Amino acid sequence: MRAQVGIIGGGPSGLLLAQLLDRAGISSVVLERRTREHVLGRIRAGVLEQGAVALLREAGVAERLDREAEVHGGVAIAHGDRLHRIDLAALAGHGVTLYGQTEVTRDLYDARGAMGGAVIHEAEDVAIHGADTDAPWLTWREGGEARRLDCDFIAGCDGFHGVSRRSIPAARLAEFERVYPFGWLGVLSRTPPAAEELIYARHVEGFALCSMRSRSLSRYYVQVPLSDRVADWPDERFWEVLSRHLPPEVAAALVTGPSIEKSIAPLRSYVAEPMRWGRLFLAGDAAHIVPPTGAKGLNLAASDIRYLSDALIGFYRGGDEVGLAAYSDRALARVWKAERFSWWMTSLLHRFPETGAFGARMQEAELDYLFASRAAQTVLAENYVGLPY
Ligand code: RFL
Ligand code: PHB
Repeated sequence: MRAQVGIIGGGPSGLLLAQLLDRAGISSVVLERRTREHVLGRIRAGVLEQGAVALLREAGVAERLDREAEVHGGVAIAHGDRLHRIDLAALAGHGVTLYGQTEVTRDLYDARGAMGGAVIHEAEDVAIHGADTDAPWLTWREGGEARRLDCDFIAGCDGFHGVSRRSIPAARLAEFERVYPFGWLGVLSRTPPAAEELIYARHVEGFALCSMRSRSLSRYYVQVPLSDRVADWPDERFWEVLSRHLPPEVAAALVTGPSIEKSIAPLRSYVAEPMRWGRLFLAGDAAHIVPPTGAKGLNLAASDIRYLSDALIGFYRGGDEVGLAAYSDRALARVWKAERFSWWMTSLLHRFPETGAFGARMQEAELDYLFASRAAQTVLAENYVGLPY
């Protein structure tokens, strides 16, 4: 089999790249390890920056998003009993779009199907060969059969645990990492959201987040120790802890109900540099992870794909390798700023048992400052809605 670009991973990064390339007349094949149902069953991101929405429109996959998604002009930060709204639209010029990653992925799969694009599911043991040559190829097993794809370039879009980054010789990769001593327990419930907009809450006992997927579907998170398991958190316990972490007026408006999904995710900051080895290009979670507090993971995947698709299209249109040569530096410049913001939001709002009373006072002083300073709120707003591409 032959295609111009071999794409490993059928998450949002890989599918969006395939879609943009296809519209520019560039052939690709997507190799995904899991089933389509598994990929669509993962409940993850919910907040899209304007740049990500613009890219989805350009890719021709935003029709349902434009019909169904809500734009939020603000976001609230809660501290103990106080609730402070950050006016994103006034401070940063526009808000954010609430549209689940599951929906983005579904729209991308539908578009790939409509264009006859090849997405191979349950591709096992994907391996990269000759990435440091001009003629790389991929091998995998499909239903027990050995398969091979010859291509010009490989896009490693296979997430943090994928094979792409691990295929780069250790001596060619610098890794930067911070692992946080807690995780997020997330619950999806068929209940109306507790508030009109998102609420990020700092409470002495730990962080909580009120988010949503629609007017009848809510998504909530609470900070949990890494040792906790989902089985430790029956619904009653979750609702009780969540309401304790919220200001009284929000807790009073909270509508509880049975959870329809419940999972624990550890928090991590991670960057691999550079995002290229020969003809292998890393994009999205394959190259970097942010803690979800800033809502940046999916948005960084989108900006990587913006740079990578532009670079590949430039190459195929006129043999121009400038974009390919600049890809890693351009992507990383944006990645590091989102890493900084996500680390800052995480540091501000979570309980860090090991930083003690001094650390807690620092957080309180910073929140006091944020609530009182338009300049500080502008910094938050500018980063939250997304820095320009
Ligand atoms: P993905 O989505 O992990 O997709 C990678 C795909 O590659 C496949 N794969 C392989 N395929 C073939 N061979 C292999 N060896 C393979 N290994 C893996 C996997 O099955 C998968 O389908 O990476 P991608 O496409 O780069 O997309 C990144 C985003 O998924 C991620 O950054 C976000 O979900 C992060 N995130 C959030 N981002 C936001 O922008 N806003 C948010 O509000 C937000 N909230 C979140 C989040 C992530 C969370 N978790 C669970 C990590 C909330 C949570 C709780
Ligand atoms: C979500 O809705 O899942 C969500 C929203 C904002 C975040 C993280 C997750 O920062």
